[in-house]
Formats: sequence, C-alpha cells, structure tokens
Amino acid sequence: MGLPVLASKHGADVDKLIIYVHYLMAVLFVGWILYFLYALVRFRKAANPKADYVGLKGHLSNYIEAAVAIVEIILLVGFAVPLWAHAVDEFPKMSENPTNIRVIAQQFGWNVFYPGADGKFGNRALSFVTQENPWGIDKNDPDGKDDLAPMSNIIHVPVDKPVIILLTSRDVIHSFKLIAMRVTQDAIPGVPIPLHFTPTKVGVYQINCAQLCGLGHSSMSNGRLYVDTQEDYDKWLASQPKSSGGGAVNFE
Ligand SMILES: [Cu+2]
Repeated sequence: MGLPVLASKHGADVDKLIIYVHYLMAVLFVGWILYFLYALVRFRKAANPKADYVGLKGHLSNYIEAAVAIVEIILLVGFAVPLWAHAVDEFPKMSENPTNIRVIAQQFGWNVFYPGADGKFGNRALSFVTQENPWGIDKNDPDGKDDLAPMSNIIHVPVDKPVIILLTSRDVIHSFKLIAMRVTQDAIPGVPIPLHFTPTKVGVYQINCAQLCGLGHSSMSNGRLYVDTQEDYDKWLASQPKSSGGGAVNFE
C-alpha cells in the first residue's frame, strides 16, 4: 500500500492495523457510492411523483449498519487494544539491556542526552539552571561525570536492542515522530514521557516534529536517527565528548 520503510519490531503490527482499517474504509466507500447511485435511480422523481411519507419498510440497512459496527468492534478490541498494550504499554525489561536516552525538544530541534558507560544519568534540577548550565545538570553528581554532552538533532542507537527514550519539551508542545520506527509521541513541557521501540534495520532515518510548533517547525525534520551495528555504536559512543554541564544548543 506504499507504506514508508519499516525498521522496528512492533511496526509490522502497526502497518497491519492501518491496512485493515483501510480495507474497511474501501468497502464503506464503495458501498456508500453504490447506495447513493441506487437511491438516485430508485427514488427519482419520474418513478415517485408523490412523496411517500412512510418510507422504506425493510430492515436491510439496519443489518448492514450492525455489520459495520461489528467489524469496527473487532478492529478495536481484537487489534487496536492488544497492539497498544504490547507496543506502547509493555516496556522492555532491564534484562534486555535497553539503550536509555533523553530527548528534550525545543524550538526548533532535538537535544539528545546519553547516560554514558555507566548507563546512569546524573541529577538535573531547576535550581542548577544558569546561563552556562541551561539543562540544570548537577556537576557534583558522580553518575553525571560520563554523561554525554547534549547533541543536537542526532540520535545513535544499536540495532536489535530495545531503546527507551524519555521525552519532554523545553518550550512548546512538539511531537517526536520516527516514521520508520512507527513511533509518534507528543513532547510536553514539564512532563517527561517515556516511549520505546526496537530498531531492526541498520540505516539513517528522519526524525520529524508532528505538531506545528512555530515558524521553524519544518527544520525539526533535520533530526536524524542512526541505527548502527553494536560495534559501530560502541565506537561512536567512545568517541563522543563527555558532558561539561552541557552548553546551550543553538538551533537558529
Ligand atoms: Cu516541533
């Protein structure tokens, strides 16, 4: 059906649901058009010179309506709800060693934070925020010593390993959209929201903002998700500068 490249584990189920919904819509579209044409002919003025105030007595249209409702219930209960339960609500376990990342959206770009080799993020607090420390990083927290400086617009993840992203926004509502991963999540200021996916194909994919967030909205699609082999990912991670408190990222 011309769906975009798919590169995540749960994405096939998302596509399946989209295709099933389109099948139903195609049937409804054709059905309604045929009914419309039938009604034009059947109730034309020449054949019905006098209005009939009783109208149709058959129940066929009721049965068809009920059948459509049943198909919709099957799509919702049989496909959509289970898909949400496993693709959205069911987070990877710690034993799967997920890649943890924080993303803070802003007008107009993505600030990406990595916990470094220890896998733990250092403390951040509003009280630490200054001109030089825009992210409020606690410089005395040992967990933060190996955190990576925030990177703009670039996310690297290893292939075939779950990724958990804690998403929020610095200013307005944005929406973090990875089409190839079949992931979309609003980024809301003051609310950290976790999301997850497992990339299955090495490659470079676009990050889009799916909420009209201001004049430079379109430039948020400069974001790139690099899905690397584990080897390439480790090499990239080791080559990155460690956090110095995190300089401001200039997206202008
Ligand atoms: Cu945006």
